[in-house]
Amino acid sequence: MPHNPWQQRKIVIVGAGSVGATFAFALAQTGDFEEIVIVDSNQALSEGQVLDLAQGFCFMPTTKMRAGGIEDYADADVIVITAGSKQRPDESRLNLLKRNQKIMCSIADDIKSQDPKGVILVVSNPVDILTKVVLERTGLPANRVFGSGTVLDSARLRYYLADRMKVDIHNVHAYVLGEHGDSEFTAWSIASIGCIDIDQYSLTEPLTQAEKASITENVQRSAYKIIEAKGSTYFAIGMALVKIVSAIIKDKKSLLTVSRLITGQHGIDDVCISLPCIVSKDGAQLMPNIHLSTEEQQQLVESANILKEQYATLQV
Ligand code: 6V0
Repeated sequence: MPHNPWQQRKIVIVGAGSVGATFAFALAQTGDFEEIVIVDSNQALSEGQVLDLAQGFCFMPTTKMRAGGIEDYADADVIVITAGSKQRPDESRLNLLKRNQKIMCSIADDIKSQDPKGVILVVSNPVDILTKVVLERTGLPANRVFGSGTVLDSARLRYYLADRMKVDIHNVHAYVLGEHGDSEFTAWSIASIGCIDIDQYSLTEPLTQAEKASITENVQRSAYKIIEAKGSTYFAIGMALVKIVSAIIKDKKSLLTVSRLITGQHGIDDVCISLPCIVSKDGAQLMPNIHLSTEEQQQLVESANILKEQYATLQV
C-alpha cells in the first residue's frame, strides 16, 4: 500500500483516559497520521484532552485532532480501543472482566455498524480475552482484529536484559509470549544478542537459571509495581502502541508479539494469545516456523488453557 500523499491517514483512539491520552501525545509527535480522533463516553474528557494536546500543535507535525463519535470508525485506517473500567475496591477480577466485556461489546457493535475498512487494535485489559470478544462481535477477519498482547512485556524484558548484559537495548531480541498476564513466559530458546544466542554471549557473565527466573518475574510484576506506585501504567504502553500502529500504517512488516487468534498452530486453537507476528497494513500475521523448547511449548499450552477457561466464563 504505497501511501497516496493526498490521502489523509486517520486513526481513532477509543478511550481518552491515561493510556489513550498518553498514546495520542506520543503519536502526535511522529506525524504518522494526519488526523487523530479521540472518542470517549465522557465527551467532556475527550474534548479536554484534545484541547490540551492541540495547543501544542506548533511544536509537532500533527495538526489535526478532534473529539469524535462512532461515525469516525467507518473510514479510520486504524481504531485503537483503550476504553475500559478500572477494578472497584473488593471487586473480583471476574466481575471486572464482565463489566469490561459489556463495554467492549457495545464498542464492537458501534464499530460493526459503521462497516469499518481499517485494522482494530485492542489494548483494554484483559487484552487477550477482550480481543476475542471484539473479533467475534465484529465478525471481521482475524488478521484485522488483534491485541497489543505482550508487546509491552517484551519491551520490559529487553529493558532488564540490556541492563544485565550491558548491551544496547536495540540489539536485544527477546520475547515474552502467552497471556498478557500472570501465565506469560519468556521464550529463552529464541532470545539473542544481535546474531548470538543469549546463552552464548560471552562479553558478560552468562545468565544463570536463577537470573532468568528473576528477570521473568520482574517483567510479570512490573505492572503491579507501577500501579502500586502511581495508580496506573501508561507511558511505555503509549510508546508500544505508537510502534504497532506505525507498523500498520507504514506497512513495515515488523515482528511484534501481538495477541491474535490462533487456529491450530503450536497445539492451540481458538484463542487470542501472543506469539511472534508480522504486523503490516494487512494487520497481524502469525510468524511461521517458530521453534520453542518443549518446556516453553508446555507453558504456551497452559497459558492458552487459562485464557480459554476465562473466556468460557463469559459465555454463561
Ligand atoms: P482510564 O484512565 O480509566 O481510561 C479509560 C477510559 O475509557 C475513560 O476515559 C472512560 O470514560 C472510557 N470509557 C469507558 N467506557 C467507554 C465506552 N463504552 N466508550 C468509550 N469510552 C469509554 O484507564 P487507562 O487509560 O489507565 O487504561 C485503559 C485500559 O488499558 C485498561 O483496561 C487498562 O487495564 C489497559 N492497559 C492495557 C495495557 C496493555 O499492555 N494491554 C497496559 C496498560 C493499561
